Amino acid sequence: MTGTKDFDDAPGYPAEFAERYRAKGYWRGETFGQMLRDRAEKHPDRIAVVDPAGEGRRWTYAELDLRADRLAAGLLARGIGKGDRVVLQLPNVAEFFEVVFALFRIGALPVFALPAHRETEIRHFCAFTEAAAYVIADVAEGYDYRELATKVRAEVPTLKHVLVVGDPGEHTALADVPAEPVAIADAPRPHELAFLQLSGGSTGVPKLIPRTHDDYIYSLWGSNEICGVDEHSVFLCALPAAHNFPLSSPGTLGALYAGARVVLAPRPSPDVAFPLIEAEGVTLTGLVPPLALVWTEAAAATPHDLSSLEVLLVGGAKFSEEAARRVRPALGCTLQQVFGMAEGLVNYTRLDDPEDTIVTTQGRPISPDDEIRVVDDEDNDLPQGATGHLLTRGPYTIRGYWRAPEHNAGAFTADGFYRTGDVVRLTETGHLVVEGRAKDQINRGGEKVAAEEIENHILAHPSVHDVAVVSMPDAYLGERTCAYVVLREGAEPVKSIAVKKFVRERGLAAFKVPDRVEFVEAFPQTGIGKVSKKDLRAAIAARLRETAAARD
Ligand code: OOB
Repeated sequence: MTGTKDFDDAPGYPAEFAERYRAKGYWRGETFGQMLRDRAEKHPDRIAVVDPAGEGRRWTYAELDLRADRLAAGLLARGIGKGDRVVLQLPNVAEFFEVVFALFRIGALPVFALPAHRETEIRHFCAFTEAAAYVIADVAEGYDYRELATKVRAEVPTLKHVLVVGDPGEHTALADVPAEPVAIADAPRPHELAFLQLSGGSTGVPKLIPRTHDDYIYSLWGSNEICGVDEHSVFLCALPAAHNFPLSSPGTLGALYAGARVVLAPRPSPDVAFPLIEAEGVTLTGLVPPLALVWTEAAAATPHDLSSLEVLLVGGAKFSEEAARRVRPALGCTLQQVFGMAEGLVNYTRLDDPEDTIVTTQGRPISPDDEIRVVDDEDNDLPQGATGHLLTRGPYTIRGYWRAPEHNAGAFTADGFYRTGDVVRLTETGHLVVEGRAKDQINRGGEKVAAEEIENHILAHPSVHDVAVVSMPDAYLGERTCAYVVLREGAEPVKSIAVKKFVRERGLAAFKVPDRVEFVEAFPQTGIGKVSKKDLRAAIAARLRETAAARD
C-alpha cells in the first residue's frame, strides 16, 4: 500500500506524500469503525452522547458501539454496503452518531446534507452520488422530511431506501433496521474514503469533498491537542452536527476520539444552550460569529452557571476584533478563532497565544506539514506579510473534489495546492489574517451561498433577463445576499418579494433566498465588459449607509 491514488472518483494523495504523512505519524492507520470499538473496550461505561430531546438519552461508549454494530448488520442485510453513498440529513440527535458509525463500519459513505437543505439540493446529492439510501428525521423544526423523501425517491432510481428517525410514514423506521451483529468481510481501510462532505461552493451546484479515514482522523487528534480536548472534556454541539466545523474542529468526532462526552443542543440559542452547559458541565463548544455575539450579550443576564466553559471556538466567518475582545470578559473562557474549510486546512489561534493574537488573527495551521502559499493573481508567491490568495496543500487537505475532473483543473494547481478563494495575510508569527475573499460566494454568518447557484435559479424566472448576486454588509450576519436583477424588455413588472418567493419555491435552503432584490436597467461593467460585482457591492453598501443615516 503506497499512495491513495486508487480512488476511482477523485484524485488521492500521491504516493510520496502519503508515505511522508505516514512516516511522520500524522496518518496513524486508524479507521473510524475501529476507533469507536477501541474506546468502547477501554471505557465502556463512560457517556459518549447526551441527547436531551424528549426524555433525554445518555448513550455510553459501549451502547453506541453496539448500536453501530447492529445497524451496520441491518444495513448490510438490506444490501447497503461498501462504497455505497447514503445521504444523511439529520438534526442534532443521538441517531446521527449511530448511523454515521454504522456507515463507517461497513464502508458506506455518508453524504453530509444540512437540515436546511430542501428538494433541489437533496435531489442533486442523491442523483449525483447515485445514493442507495437517504436518512432523515420525521419532522424537525416544523418541517416534514418524509414528504421531501417521497418526492426525491420518485425521481432518483438508485434510491432504494428511506430510513426515518421517528415515525416513518410510508418509509422505513430506522429503529426497524438493526440486526444481530455480523463480522464485516470487507471492512474499510485507513487510506480509503470515509465520507463525502459538502463544499460551501462558488459554482452552480455544491461540490462533494472526499475525505479519508487517515486524513480526517489526523485533523481530529491534531485539533484535540491544540484545543486541549481530552477524556475529561465535554463538547456541546450547538451548530448543525453535519457541518465540518462542529464535526471535526475539534467537534463531536474529535471529542469521541478523545473518549470525551458529546452533548447535543437541538438549537444554538442561549435559552437552550446555557442550561445544558450548566447541567452537563460543558467545557468547550464552537459557534459562528453571529451566535457568539448573541451569547456574549445573553451571558450578562443569565441565571445559569457557565463557569465550566473553558474554550469557545468561533469560526466559519470573520469574527471582528471588537466582538472577539468581548468573549473573555462576558463568558469567562478563552476564545479560540478557527479558520477552516471542509476541503481540509484548519487554523486555530493557540490557547496560550497573547490576547492580541487571539483577537486579531484567525490562527495558524494544525500541522507542520500544512503548506501555505500567499500568491498574486498569477500564482507568484508574495513577500511575507503581503495580502494575497491563499493556496494550501497538506496531510488532511483534499487533492480534488469527487467526480469533478473539469472543476478540479481550476480549483487546484498542477502540483496539488487547493485554491481556497480566501484572501489572507501572514503575520510574522505565522498566523493568518483573513482579509477578504476572491471566490464568488456570500458568507452569511458562516452559511455559504454560491452566487452562481442562486443566479441560475433567478434566471429561470420568465421576467428576468439577467441577474448578479452579491454580498451586502450586515451588522448581525456580517454579510447578506443582494440580487441585482435586469428585467426582460416588455416583461410583466415583478416585485422583489415575488423573486424571493420564486427562489424559495424552487426548493432551496432558506438561507439561500436573497435577502434583498434590486432592479436595475443594466449592470456596471469592468474594463473587459464583464459585470462588475465590485461596483454592485459598493453601490448596495452605499445605499444601506444612506438609509441608515436617514434613519438616525
Ligand atoms: C468552515 O467550512 P466551510 O467549508 O463551510 O467554509 C470555508 C470557508 C473558508 O474558505 C472561508 O472563506 C470561510 O469559510 N471561513 C472564514 C473563517 N472560517 C471559515 N472566514 C473568515 N474567518 C474565519 N474564521 O466554515 C469551517 C470548517 C472547519 C472549521 C471552521 C470553519
